[in-house]
Amino acid sequence: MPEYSDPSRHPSTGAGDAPRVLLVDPYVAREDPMERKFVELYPSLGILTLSAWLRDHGIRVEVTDLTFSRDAEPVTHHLRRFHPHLVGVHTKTLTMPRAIEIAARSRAEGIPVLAGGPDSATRPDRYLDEGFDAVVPSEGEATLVDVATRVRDGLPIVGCPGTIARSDGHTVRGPPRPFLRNLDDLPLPAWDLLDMEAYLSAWKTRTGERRAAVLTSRGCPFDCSWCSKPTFGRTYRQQSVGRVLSELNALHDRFRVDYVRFCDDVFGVDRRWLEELLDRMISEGPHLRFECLARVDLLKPDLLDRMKAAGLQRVYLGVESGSQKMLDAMSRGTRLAQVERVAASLRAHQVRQFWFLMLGYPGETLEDIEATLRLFRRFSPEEYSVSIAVPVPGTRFYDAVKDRLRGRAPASRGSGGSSLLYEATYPELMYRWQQVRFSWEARLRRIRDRFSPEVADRLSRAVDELHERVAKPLLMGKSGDRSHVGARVTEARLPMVAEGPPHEGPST
Ligand code: B12
Ligand code: SF4
Repeated sequence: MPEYSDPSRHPSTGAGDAPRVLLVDPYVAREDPMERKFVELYPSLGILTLSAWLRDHGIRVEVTDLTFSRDAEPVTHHLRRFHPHLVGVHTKTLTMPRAIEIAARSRAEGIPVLAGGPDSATRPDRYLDEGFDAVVPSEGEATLVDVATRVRDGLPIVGCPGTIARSDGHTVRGPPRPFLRNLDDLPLPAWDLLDMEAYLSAWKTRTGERRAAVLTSRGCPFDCSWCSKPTFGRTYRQQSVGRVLSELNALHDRFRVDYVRFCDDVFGVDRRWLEELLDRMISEGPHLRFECLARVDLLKPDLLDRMKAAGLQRVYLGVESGSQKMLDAMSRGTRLAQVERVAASLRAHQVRQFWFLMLGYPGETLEDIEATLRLFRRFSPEEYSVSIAVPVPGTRFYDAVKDRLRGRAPASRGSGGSSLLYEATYPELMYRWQQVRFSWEARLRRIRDRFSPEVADRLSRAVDELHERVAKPLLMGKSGDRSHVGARVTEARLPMVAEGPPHEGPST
């Protein structure tokens, strides 16, 4: 039993008092070079939901949200003021150094510290090596109540269901804890425990709207083989429409929110559910504008009228490639014809589109990349991200190429970025050059829309020529086209990973 779990170390309480938990979001916006350009600031839904659940289960909970702070100093102040029995830190790859610092600060105060969230779920041993007492690799609500009570009572964490901890230098996984059966049991997020107004007024200044994030489901039933889903795996649960509406109403009435981002991995998996939600948003309100991530096979054009009437403004689409061969190899389960249909309908309905695209899938040839560029030119989405495929530990793609990794650190922004992390078909510079071609193409779109389509087309052809005559021969290098290496892998139907700097979730 760790010495800090001795309740007598908290003189103001005895073992019978409510357990006290401090939850920390270690993300410091000003340290994030992408923040201004790409990252949209919302409070962590994980932290907000966990806090609400703890509170409903008789646990005193407070939150230190570092998003608008300079550094992690507020954590120490909070620890000294609140004297929690337990500290819980939300983890993402990007914030790992801060999370480790917070663990050190907690331990310095003699308080045990837990890690939860996607990064620690993917590499729990790393967090245990860095001084965390345990990792909660999956859904956290029930486990956190259990651990907090154990720590308050002076019982060990090791072996607790839903945790990974160390005992005598050995990693011990507690028995798995079942997922919550009914997501309607989740209370409304504990918005009052952090500074919602700071987020909302930042949005107001930036966009003129008070924006908030909402989640209507957990998990995803699809199986894109490159997708990392460490927390909820391939499970899927959905809240009732009534429960979703009560959250939207609360945001609208209590915080004057007028724009919502539905953060589900896939929004509207069940068509009947989606239709009911849209109908009730239209008839009952609250009348909010919204955006969501959607799959092209689910976003049927005939639904768009209703979505638009309910307030739809922007859709994130995991388009990934303009080559059907590559989509099949990625196990995306989507067809190019669906992409084309949805892109055209969104344009017709004046809904903004954000496309996620990826380069560097094993077996992808320059012809496949040209096909992606052609698709991009044809539909010219308002926003996009083109990333170089990165194998994320825990995915089938990673397992298949792990012998060809280039020994670089995983991208701190999650599953992808602009560095080539494994020996792919072409040298890294070829992919970077292709990214440049996409960004030029996006600029040309503005010229096309505002000035002259002819000038834009001419410039476009000039870049193509530069590619054919100069870049291609230069960048193929001595290694030449190694697509045969990838082709072998593609035959094995390898998974793939996409995520560029602004690609904040599985690309759906
Ligand atoms: C919505 C979302 C966003 C939103 C909101 C972010 C926010 N502030 O929460 C936006 C668009 C702003 C965003 C931004 C980014 N995101 Co994001 N995002 C998501 C998404 C789609 C859903 C997250 C969510 O709300 N889940 C629902 C809640 C309930 O689940 P949860 O947070 O996992 O929490 C549960 C458990 O993990 C656990 N738990 C979590 N924390 C803790 C702590 C303790 C102590 C315990 C015990 C348990 C526990 O219990 C919770 C409840 O059961 C996920 C994908 C996914 N499905 O997880 C990606 C994801 C989390 N994002 C990711 C990334 C990379 C980013 C960015 C870095 C991307 C970028 N643009 O640079 C930024 C970082 C910004 C930031 N503030 O940290 C990655 C993280 C990968 C990684 N290993 O780090 C994910 C997993 C997507 C992916 N597969 O790549 N994101
Ligand atoms: S990429 Fe999207 S649709 Fe595919 S498995 Fe991941 S979350 Fe599901």
